[in-house]
Amino acid sequence: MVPLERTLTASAVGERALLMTNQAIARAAIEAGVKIVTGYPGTPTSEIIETLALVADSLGIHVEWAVNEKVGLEIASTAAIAGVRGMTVMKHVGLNVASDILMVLGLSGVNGGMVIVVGDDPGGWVSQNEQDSRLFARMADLPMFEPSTPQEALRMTLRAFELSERLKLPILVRTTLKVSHSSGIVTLGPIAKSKTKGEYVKDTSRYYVADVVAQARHEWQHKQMQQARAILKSLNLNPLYLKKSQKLGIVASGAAYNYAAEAVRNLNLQHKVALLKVETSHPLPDDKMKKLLRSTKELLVVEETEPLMEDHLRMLSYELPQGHHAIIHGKRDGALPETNELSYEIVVSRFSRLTGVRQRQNKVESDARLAIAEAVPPRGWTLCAGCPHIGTFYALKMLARKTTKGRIANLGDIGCIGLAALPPLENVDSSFCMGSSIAQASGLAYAGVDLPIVASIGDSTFFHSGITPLIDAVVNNAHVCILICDNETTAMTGHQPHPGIGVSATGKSTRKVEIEDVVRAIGVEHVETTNSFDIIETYRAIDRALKHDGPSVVISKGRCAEITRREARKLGAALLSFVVHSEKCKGAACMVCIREFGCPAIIWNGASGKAAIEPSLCVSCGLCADVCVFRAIGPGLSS
Ligand SMILES: Cc1ncc(C[n+]2csc(CCOP(=O)(O)OP(=O)(O)O)c2C)c(N)n1
Repeated sequence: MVPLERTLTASAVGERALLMTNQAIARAAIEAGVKIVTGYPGTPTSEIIETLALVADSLGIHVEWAVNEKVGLEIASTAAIAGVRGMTVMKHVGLNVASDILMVLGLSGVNGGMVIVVGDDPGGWVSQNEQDSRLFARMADLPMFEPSTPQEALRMTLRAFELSERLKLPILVRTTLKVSHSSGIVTLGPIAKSKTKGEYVKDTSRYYVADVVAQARHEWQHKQMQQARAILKSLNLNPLYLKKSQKLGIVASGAAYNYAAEAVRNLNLQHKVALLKVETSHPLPDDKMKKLLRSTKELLVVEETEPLMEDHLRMLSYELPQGHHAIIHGKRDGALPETNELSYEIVVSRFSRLTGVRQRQNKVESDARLAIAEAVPPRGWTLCAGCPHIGTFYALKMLARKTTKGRIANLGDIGCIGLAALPPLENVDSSFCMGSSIAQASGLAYAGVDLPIVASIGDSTFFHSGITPLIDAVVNNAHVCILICDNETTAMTGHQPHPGIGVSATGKSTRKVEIEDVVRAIGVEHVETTNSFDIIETYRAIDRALKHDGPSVVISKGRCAEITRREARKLGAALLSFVVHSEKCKGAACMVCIREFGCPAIIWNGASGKAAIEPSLCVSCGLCADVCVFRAIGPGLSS
């Protein structure tokens, strides 16, 4: 197999490669001669930065994990203002964080090509919600492309760079979970040489965006968007497959287009159904949409997640003579579900219902699905075996039981700590959005809630958006304990480095920002760092912190178990396993290690009626030994 690094840097035009959409976007950025790429981790787009980091040094590209999405967009877009090509990458909720600068960039514009890649998560499988980024493109009034395949992702990202430079506007590329992670054959193009040295030209009539400048620039942006409409019309985008006889039509985009096209094939309706594949989510192809509205009797709109195209089509139909346009079906009339991710199965069954054509069953495919479902055991969400958060939240749980009301209000945050909300720890009360826990804890304190109040936040999240609410808590003397769970990585999204690690996106050693230094510099008077793998030490530290009158910080530090596993694998070293000494285990009479603590490496041995430890999962963190009051768990050989 050709190494990915070679595929990414290969300049042989026409060469074909198997790439994931995220890798195809990375290749497109390389072909476009990008100079600066930033991003913040988040499914489904993280692999774009990880891919570019592999070749950043050899190609002279600045690739970084920014501290958050807003900073990422500010860096890359200002590099583009200086004339070099920039790209930033984030997941959909990241665009909320970056939206402040996004809303202004359309007014200032850029000079070098600037592409913003945003990955949506219909269904919110790996996110706090399923919001639709196409609405941001509309609100910011910036062009947005939406590919359905890796090849299209490459083509459209390249186009986005070119169009951005032509219009002097940043361009968005939207993917969704299914598209981002699908792989396909991609034909590589030439690697362009673009500007490598930025120039800064002072121009307050453009870059001092406020008041009359903002008014004038808003007019300018509207003109640019008119031009965008004309340019996009002239490009071979938004293919419309329409024959005169076709009275039924489908409008679809992204992954939803793939489901719709497959459904048409399954129902054998290729000759009867017109198809409009929307590739520009903003501005939408009005002329083609109107043409389809005029020539068909019924239209089904298949899109994720909001009925954006559907509503637009409805609006366009008002511009057509009454009775001379198709009836529109979609989410509004219940033809398709209004929420959650679509799938081929949903689309084909709803389309079959709408047309009255029976679905053909593909036996080979359904048998294969069944076989996979049987082979893969169902798995729930859980913290990993040996996770330091298990120690931290077990300590907090024990402490909560000792408080007057037997409860601690623990406002949680985004990341692995959220998994401590699940049984058996059940010790994190909430999870909203990145960095929210600290200000939410302050909110409870100012509301006079008569409970000990904790905000639990991960290390990457603390840097992302935990610092400003901590300043607020200090200034307003909020009586809250901030528990920073420092597992030395951004674990949930795949172990990307953050400012507290001392390693860059490309693996180089960098200046490390110590969380404890930051916290002290902000003015927190009570600060303690504890070992997450020492339950008693962590318990006592949180107890002391909660007694402090004012904001306090406990940094519970313990390396992510997955890193320990990975390093052992790299070294070829076997990890020792803890064992249960069954003669000391009280079995069903106790079960604290299973019912209260819940490390997934601890299993129940039905035959012996005792707990046991699965050696392939254990990383010897030793937490369970502290939990067992009968001293039945320890390192060494099983008896
Ligand atoms: C605004 C925003 N950006 C990115 C994400 C994706 N995300 C989910 S969890 C997470 C990592 C949290 O890392 P950390 O705080 O270190 O906690 P850990 O998972 O390591 O315990 C990220 C980046 C998100 N949910 N919201």
